[in-house]
Amino acid sequence: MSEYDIKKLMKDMKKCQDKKRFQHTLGVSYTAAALAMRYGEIIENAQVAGILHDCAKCLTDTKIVSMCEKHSIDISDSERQSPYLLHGKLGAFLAREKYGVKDENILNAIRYHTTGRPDMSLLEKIVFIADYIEPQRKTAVHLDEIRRIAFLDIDEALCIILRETLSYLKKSDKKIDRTTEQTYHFYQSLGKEKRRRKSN
Ligand code: DGI
Ligand code: FE
Ligand code: FE
Repeated sequence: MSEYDIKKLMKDMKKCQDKKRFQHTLGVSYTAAALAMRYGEIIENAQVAGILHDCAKCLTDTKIVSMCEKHSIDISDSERQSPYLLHGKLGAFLAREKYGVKDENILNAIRYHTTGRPDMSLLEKIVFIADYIEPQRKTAVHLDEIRRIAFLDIDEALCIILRETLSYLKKSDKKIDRTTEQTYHFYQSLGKEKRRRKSN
């Protein structure tokens, strides 16, 4: 018997998310499952993290902040300025309290899916990438190329996604969270190191 009732989780998300968000949720879950097959992650964990990653997204910014305060979830300065950044942290809390997920790796994949973090676990990387490349996403640039690379070199895909995200945030004059920046630098250095070793 499986530990998770995936169909039930999907039903729960269908109830609380609008049509477009729910289609995105399904897309992330299936894409995360495909990446799990490619890289040797537990498929079910990828599905569950994918289904629940935006479970706090249907709440308003005010509600997200008030719930974080109520449940003593730390709010950084940049999260105060852009409360939607908190939907990962609050999502992980709800995944545990409301949807019964105990696995820390799944909870972390939900917690860090927006900013990423340096030295992510395989599951965290998979959910971060699936969120960006799932089939319903249409607006980001270089998507075809990123989708191809995601199945060839997971760290290279991370690096490109983070670079594109930072460039988009700079262009639209949005406040950049330190974690997003640190994550980019981590995977940029990792890529340089890999290329250096290869050429030696
Ligand atoms: O919840 P989704 O829309 O599916 O995707 P997401 O959780 O990755 O959120 C995407 C948005 O988050 C996207 O518009 C970029 C933004 N984002 C990522 N890092 C940062 C950020 N926004 C700010 N202000 N600062 C960041 O560092
Ligand atoms: Fe999200
Ligand atoms: Fe998402």
